[in-house]
Amino acid sequence: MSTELQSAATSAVDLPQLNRSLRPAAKAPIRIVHLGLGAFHRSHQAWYTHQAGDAADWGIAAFTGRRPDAARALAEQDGLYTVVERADSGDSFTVVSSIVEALDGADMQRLADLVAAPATAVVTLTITEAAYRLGADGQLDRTAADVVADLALLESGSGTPTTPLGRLVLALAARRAAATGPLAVVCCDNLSNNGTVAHNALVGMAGAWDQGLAEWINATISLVSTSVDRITPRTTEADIAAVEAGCGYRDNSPVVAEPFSNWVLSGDFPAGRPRWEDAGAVFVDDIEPYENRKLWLLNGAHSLLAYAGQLRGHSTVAQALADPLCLQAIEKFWDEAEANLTGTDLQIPAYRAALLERFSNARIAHHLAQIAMDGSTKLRMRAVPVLQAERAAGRSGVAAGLMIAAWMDYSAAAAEVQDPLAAGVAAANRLSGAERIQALLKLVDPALAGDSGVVNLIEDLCGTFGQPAGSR
Ligand code: CS2
Repeated sequence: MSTELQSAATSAVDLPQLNRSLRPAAKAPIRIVHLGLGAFHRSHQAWYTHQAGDAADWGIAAFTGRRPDAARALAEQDGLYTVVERADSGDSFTVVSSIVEALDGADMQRLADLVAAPATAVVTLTITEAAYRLGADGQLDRTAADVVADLALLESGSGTPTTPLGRLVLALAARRAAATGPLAVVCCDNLSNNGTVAHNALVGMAGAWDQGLAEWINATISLVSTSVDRITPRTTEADIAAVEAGCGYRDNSPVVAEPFSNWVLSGDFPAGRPRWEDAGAVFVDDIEPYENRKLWLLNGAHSLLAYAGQLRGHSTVAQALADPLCLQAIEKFWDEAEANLTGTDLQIPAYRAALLERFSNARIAHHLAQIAMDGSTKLRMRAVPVLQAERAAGRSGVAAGLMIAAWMDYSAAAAEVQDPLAAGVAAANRLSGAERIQALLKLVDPALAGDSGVVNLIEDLCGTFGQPAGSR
């Protein structure tokens, strides 16, 4: 923390507000546009940009998704916010100044203007896995209700799309019209091959509206794949109080994250990029092994803990990890995943050991309910590839199957399931026995649903973690 900020410390009754008077340097020019302004963007990409040696040249204009609230709160602080790095041993605070404009995602005009601006070189995305509206075939699901609505709106030429994909397609059309040239779109959502997924989604959406735009995107926009990592729970009132006590100012939008962070990127930046490597980002040619390591070992274990842990009555990752039944399930899943992770230098034993330490950081209250959301999409990246690989190798895939079974039990027990396929999940849960398993599996991966061996395996595994009384 700078001495300037330290000297801002004053009595708890009359704290100064974090605002432009505390901005450490002049605002950087906007060269990055971000979609999905939330806690993770602020603890990760914005944090890397803030730490880059050339940060003074790279300002971010960040747009929210569904609600404008996060942009409003941040705009009141001139885009400034505190990153609280929460270690077992205590907190450390950094004021991040890379976000120079925080905007409502529905401000389509500003988005189009900024994406079309010649200075803009990079568009980053944290729009959630589910927002890519991937069908089980890996392509854009053109039948999804919000996709249909946005396509009709694009066709009509008036109104603001509601999906981030629809908004980005419209903004890219503005860049094409302005002839301001290529840029990089960097996907920072937890999907395997996320650059390709984003490419398919964008081209799919654009192509259903204007084939010429789809071809232009194909030829001009570089889709960069990344593996992103930093555990970032939702901010709470207690976090705001911790910043007041630690820094002596009021910050209504701090973000708490673990000290660990990781960013692996692969792809071209035709219009340049910040020197993120100064903050530890790594650029590689082949990202797949890193993606799989992170998606299977970290995110896979997270999903397993989210479903098994809640069925066992736990609320946070650290609590679930302390339950021997949950711990045993993730160790077994990791063994299966590890058998299918290829790639040199992945250092799996050290990675697993570090994960156990990160998950057990009890000062980070990472809620299982937050991780449990959007299960049908997440399991496709986290459980299905391991299950398929194990079965292809002639083994049962029982530990990956257990993650899917735990999701099924959780989906029947939970008061409300937040999922892009929530209606299908509810309908499937009205069935019973193998029919129910099959219907739920179909939402995750239709091929698996047609494999009676897998259906039987998962049916046998259901109930492993128990179910709250009266849940069915
Ligand atoms: C989590 C991730 O909510 C989830 O699905 O698994 O957000 C996880 O915390 C991050 O990927 C960690 O980098």
